[in-house]
Amino acid sequence: MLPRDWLNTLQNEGLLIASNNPHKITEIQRILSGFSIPVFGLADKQIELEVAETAADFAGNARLKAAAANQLSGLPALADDSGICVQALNGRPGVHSARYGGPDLDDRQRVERLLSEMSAVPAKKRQAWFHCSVVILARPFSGSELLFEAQAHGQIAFDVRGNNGFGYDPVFIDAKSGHRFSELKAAQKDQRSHRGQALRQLVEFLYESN
Ligand code: ITT
Repeated sequence: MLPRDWLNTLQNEGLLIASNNPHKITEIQRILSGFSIPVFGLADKQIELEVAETAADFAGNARLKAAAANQLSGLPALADDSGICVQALNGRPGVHSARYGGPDLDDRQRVERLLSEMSAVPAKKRQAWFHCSVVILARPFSGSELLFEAQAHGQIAFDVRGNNGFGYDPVFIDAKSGHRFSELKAAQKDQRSHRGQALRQLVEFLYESN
């Protein structure tokens, strides 16, 4: 499809966010507001979605989640697969960020585990980046998809700080602002974040031929 066709399709049919993470859904809805695209959550359509994230990379997992939601609903579906990659840990936890430390930990416990795994890593070796892959599928099995990817660079702090955001935000120091993502206002995080950057690429693509 051409960008114009994608824009018309999304504005007419809406976009289902294939995520069970309420924080992500809030961010995606916020970033996509103002473009006349109706954005739905799974609960709005009474859809239950549990997708095994078995792909080797972020794009593959985003594709699995978008395809499942698109096939179940018939609606255009967007999935975000994201995570934090730490240089000193050879890119871990990466695609396994949501399951880092085991399936029973909550966000706070995963952050504590990361700090403890990195306790001996000195300040100048704590580089890290958030990655986000966004996939949109409009028609089941059509083979036509949109994929946008972005990273936000920074480093892992030595302690937990800040009350905004979610997940690993309290230990991620954004390289540009010098602040944790958890210390930024919502609009500032969207400006800097992996998710904000990937979704702005989507918006630019949709409007490039209009
Ligand atoms: P869905 O798959 O249902 O969308 P999820 O939370 O399992 O929800 P992922 O599999 O993509 O999503 O895992 C993302 C992980 O990376 C998860 O642990 C998040 O807390 C973390 N993460 C992603 N984006 C983040 C952000 O902007 N700030 C902090 N942590 C983030």
